[in-house]
Amino acid sequence: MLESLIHSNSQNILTSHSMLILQIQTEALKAIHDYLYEQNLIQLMPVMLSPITDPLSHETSDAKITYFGQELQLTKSMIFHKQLAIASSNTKGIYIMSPNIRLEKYDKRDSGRHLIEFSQVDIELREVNSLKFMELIEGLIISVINRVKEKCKIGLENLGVSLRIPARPFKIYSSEELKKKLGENFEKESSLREIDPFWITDYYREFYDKEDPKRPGHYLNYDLIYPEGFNEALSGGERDFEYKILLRKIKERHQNPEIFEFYLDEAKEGKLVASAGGGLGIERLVRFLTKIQHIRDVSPFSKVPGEHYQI
Ligand code: ASN
Repeated sequence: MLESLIHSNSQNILTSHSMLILQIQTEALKAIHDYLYEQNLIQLMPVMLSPITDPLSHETSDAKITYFGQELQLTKSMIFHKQLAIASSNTKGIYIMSPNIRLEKYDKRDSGRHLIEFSQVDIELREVNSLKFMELIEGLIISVINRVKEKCKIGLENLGVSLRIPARPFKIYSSEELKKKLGENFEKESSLREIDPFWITDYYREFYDKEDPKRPGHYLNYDLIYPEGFNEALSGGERDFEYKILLRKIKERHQNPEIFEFYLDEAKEGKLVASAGGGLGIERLVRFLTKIQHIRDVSPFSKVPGEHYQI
């Protein structure tokens, strides 16, 4: 059993065991920055407060503050900021090491992969399709694994972990075919069966993920899934950016278009552009690299849904 990272003696918050994990995380983060820099992506600093944030496709409680009479939300994801930033320049792509707050419901407590406070590397590429984005992410994952294997030999050995370099291209399944074959729990089941990371495409979810114009009711989005039961690594998609389509999809999801007024005004004026992107969870990546069962054991000060926190 892994010991908890937090000890009552505050001088011992970082144990030698947790230092091994944090060294792996440090190499992984360096590999991510190096890779995205080599790909000519531009790094933005995180936005943590905004009148709007990701509505998400599952229910969470909002985390809000009031400042000078204005209600601001803590960021669930920077999806709208990414779309606006990518549209207003001719950069190839952007990324953010983005801290997110998602006040998850109690049912996520035992998932082993949810925290209410986490970070994702949130990426958006201008005027590309899903395949181009997937290519970038496959290169990113392989470059992280290579780096960790090379630089963290002793750490991996101590944790009893051996890492495979995945074969490219990663496999792609549609959610429809997996559901038929494996039932409602298809993500978990398929994750348990595979030995390398793979993609699942075509989910009904947030209004900003692009609906396939050739196949209405199907979506040009994707999740990257880790093998061995480690489950979701990244979620993302191509984006809808035309005002009428966005408005229709907001209404279909029973959301209030007034909330998204600034963003929709930009769309109305034709200022948004086609893009594709996604967010890769950092703690989940480290969990996969270290093969730690519960995400609470990946970082000190981790906050699992539905618990009370001491610090
Ligand atoms: N970052 C994701 C995306 O780009 C959104 C999310 O985190 N839900 O699609």
